Amino acid sequence: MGQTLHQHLKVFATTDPDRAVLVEVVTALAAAAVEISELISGGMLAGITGEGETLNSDGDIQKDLDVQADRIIRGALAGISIAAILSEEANEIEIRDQTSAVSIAFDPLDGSSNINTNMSVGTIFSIVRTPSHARAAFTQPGTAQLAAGFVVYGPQTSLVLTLGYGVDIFILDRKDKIFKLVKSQVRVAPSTAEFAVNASNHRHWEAPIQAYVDDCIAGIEGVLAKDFNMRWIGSLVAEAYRILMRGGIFLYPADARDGYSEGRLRLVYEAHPMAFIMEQAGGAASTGRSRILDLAATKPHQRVPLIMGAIECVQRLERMHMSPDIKSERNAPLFATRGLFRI
Ligand code: FDP
Repeated sequence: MGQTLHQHLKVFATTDPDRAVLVEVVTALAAAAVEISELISGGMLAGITGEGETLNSDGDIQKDLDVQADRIIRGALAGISIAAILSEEANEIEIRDQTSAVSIAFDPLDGSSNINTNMSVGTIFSIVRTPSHARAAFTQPGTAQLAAGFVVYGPQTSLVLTLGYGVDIFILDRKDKIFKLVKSQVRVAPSTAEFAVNASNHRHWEAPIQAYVDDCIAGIEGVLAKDFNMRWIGSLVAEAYRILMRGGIFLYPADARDGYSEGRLRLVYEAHPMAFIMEQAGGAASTGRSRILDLAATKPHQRVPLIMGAIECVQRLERMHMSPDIKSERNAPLFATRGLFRI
């Protein structure tokens, strides 16, 4: 506790010189996060309106802060040898130094529709091993990640980081402008009584998602036999942080609305890093049909359904997706109140 991010990274790097570039990238991202955090805390006083008229690569409205956060991160990474860079805010992958062992994908400002409501937003990043062709860096499965993390700009600015050896959480000490370790080797509880989903989409979901959420809502009287609490912040980083701190399950499934057949979240710089973090913390992440870390994108801004958090709940949802007859699955003795897999 109290160890600085710099000290933490130094220990990591001394055991293997190949890790030096990873440390450089994480250090640069942390410096960018300090700058973004200061900008956000100024809000309208710093000229941040949360408005914008341009569309990003994926057709989302680009807010003023999205653009500024992207610029800050690119600036911080400028002097570092990186093979390929992918940002949510850019159409194309940028190829830099093809000899570099690492490439990075990032969402400079996730949850940006929350900016002018003074709610938590964040930066998400995924650092991957560069394959023989740098252009293919982001069409690898999520298992090619070397490190991943996210920053939450909330009441505290916190950095969640995995270097592939568990998950650690740092908080920005505003006085010194440095991140300090507050939680080491975070674990996600295997089971939970708290779920997060945008329930207004219920009628558009596939049957297994509807059934699972209905079971949560049925509480003590339903097949899950316990009362659930629901949270929906509408900011992926804030939901993920809550799950790391007190457990839970998050769902952003595919649905029948136009443009949502693969869900909403992006595979490379949202689902992959979150999945890496969840698994490193003992949780799980899945589409309901496949493990997120096994998936490889076919295009840079590909979307994917995401279910993540408590491992037993994610596995239950997977079984519900696999079962052709959800009704019998839900009523089967294994899942009933006194069943083996009651979770
Ligand atoms: P946003 O569009 O505000 O950037 O990344 C997409 C995201 O936020 C997530 O942070 C959040 O979980 C989700 O969208 C919220 O989507 P809904 O508005 O459909 O609930």
